[in-house]
Amino acid sequence: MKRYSVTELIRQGLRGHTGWERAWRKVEQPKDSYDAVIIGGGGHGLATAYYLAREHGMTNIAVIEKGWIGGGNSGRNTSIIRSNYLFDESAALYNHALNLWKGLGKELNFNIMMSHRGVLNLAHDEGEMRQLKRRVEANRLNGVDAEWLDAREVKGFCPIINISGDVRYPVLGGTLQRSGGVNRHDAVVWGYARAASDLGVDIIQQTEVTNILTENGQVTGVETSRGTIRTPKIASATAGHTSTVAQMVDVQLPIESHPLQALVSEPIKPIIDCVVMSNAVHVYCSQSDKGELVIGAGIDAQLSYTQRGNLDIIEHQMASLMELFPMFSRLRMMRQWGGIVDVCPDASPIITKTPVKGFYVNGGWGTGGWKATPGSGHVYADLIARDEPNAIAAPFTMDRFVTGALVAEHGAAAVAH
Ligand code: FAD
Ligand code: PYC
Repeated sequence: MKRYSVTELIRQGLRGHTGWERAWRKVEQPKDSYDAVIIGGGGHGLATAYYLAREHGMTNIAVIEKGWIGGGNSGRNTSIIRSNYLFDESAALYNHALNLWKGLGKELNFNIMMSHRGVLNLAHDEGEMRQLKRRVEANRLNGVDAEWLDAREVKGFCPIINISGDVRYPVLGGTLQRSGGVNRHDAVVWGYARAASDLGVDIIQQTEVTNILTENGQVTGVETSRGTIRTPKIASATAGHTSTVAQMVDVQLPIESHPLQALVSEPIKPIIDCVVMSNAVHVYCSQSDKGELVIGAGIDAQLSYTQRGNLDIIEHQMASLMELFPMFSRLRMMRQWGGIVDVCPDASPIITKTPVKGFYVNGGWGTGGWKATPGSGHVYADLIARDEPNAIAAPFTMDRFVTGALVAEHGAAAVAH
């Protein structure tokens, strides 16, 4: 990776940005074979490649992406990061990720704009209050910095929230994780891509994996839109397409794919310096560094592989936003988009080897996988290299759908689904 001096930076700017070195190597022609192939160039796939190379010395690997890296959910999410899940297993996984986020910008030498600005999860009825208070207690036992705030304390932390009782869903209180926050998704993807490429990983874009080849129950390669590549290890990190990729080797997963959408407002001066989420009313909000309000919604209940949003969801999302923040009523919305999220029955991810030797799956993160990106990549790399899940990943294998040891995190998913 080239490091630019200040003079070179100024020169580049004056030259019209024409002479920058590529951040990651362009692979003109994939090799005939690799020691491992990762399908999917989102944050999870790229992080996996980076940790495989850095921690396990596996550098002869390729990440194969059918579009452009970060063009899936990684580039479409609202980048909220927190670890306040209910169960010990999840707390271990998401805390692992949160700890890695803290040093990631420095490690990758890439400004990922990590902002630990605090995440509020609101409660609107007695049942939700009880459930969230219970979660705060569980979180604290697991070392998560969770706090319960009553409605007045919520208002103290985020003064623009409407806590009047004169709405359909009054704010009764909420949880706060101060170490939660947001970052810049593209920067994370590019940072991992550059670091992985520097370690020798081939990042192959505009190339779709169309089939997985096996012999005697062991993977032997992938067929792609640019030809066949031989490999003994294939790791899927394909989010909304997890189940379709697994079907290539007849592995059935209990995953459903749904659209999830978000939108941004016109840019305004800084007005909200934390993240506010409300599962019950299906809206959440933060402000980007550009000044736009980043506003999310609940999932579309229809199963679909269409990467787009729908108007009826926006209507509901805006009605909820108006109740929570009446002062946004004159704000104009600028653009909206959608991604495809892969939802598991227990709202927890699958990180697993499979009955097909050499075929691994990392998916089912549903509406909440961004926050896990570094932790997910780290434990997945370990699984692929050693062919055994480590202690953090072990509760998330696909065996749990047979044994019944589910990790039911619907309450902590924080985005209605
Ligand atoms: P992706 O980034 O989707 O990468 C998968 C890649 O696989 C894609 O680029 C795709 O093109 C590629 N692919 C698929 N099939 C093939 C194939 N056959 N061959 C080659 N390539 C293939 N999570 C949070 O924690 N916080 C949030 O605030 C948050 N907000 C969200 C908001 C929205 C609107 C959406 C849609 C999701 C949100 N999420 C959030 C969820 C989060 O984005 C995902 O869980 C996470 O980004 C998944 O990362 P990934 O790398 O696994 O998937
Ligand atoms: O899991 O915290 C989350 C989340 C926020 C927005 C989408 N998912």
